[in-house]
Amino acid sequence: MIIRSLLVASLCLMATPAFAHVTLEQREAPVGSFYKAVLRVPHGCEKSATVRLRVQIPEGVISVKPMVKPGWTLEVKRGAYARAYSYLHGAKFSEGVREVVWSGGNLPDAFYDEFVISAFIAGELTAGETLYFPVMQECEKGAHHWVAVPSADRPGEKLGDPAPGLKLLQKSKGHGE
Ligand SMILES: [Cu+2]
Repeated sequence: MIIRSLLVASLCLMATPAFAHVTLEQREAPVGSFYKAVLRVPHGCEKSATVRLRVQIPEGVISVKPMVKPGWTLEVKRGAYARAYSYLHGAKFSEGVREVVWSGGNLPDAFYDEFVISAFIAGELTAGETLYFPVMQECEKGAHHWVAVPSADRPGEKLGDPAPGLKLLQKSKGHGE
């Protein structure tokens, strides 16, 4: 089992690394701005088709609206935030969508698809930090949990199933205003 998953991981790495796992199309965004998270799903689980995708929304990503996808059921789970975040026109959000689930569809391993979430990156977040969107990819057989996050003391370490990451940039004039 371990040898087989190592083999799969190395095959993924030999393919176009930037495209091998579940990743975000745009990997940088300014704080205090709108952000369209395009999650790219380039393969299933050891050739098995993807039938469910569960995405956890990091703290500080607010006003979350996932894109509907024909043939898939879309659900959101709401929850409290650790603090209140500023939105447009003086609005403050202290709770919102914390998880998005697409299910009931079928994405064969041979095909590619994207799962999209529209959101706002709160201005209270810190530029330079990286946010992670843990993704649980469930297949007809098996699953991939893209949840691994590099530890603070080994930021560049190679991870088996890395969580899609978004680097936060300085707020730029005109964004989200
Ligand atoms: Cu992969």
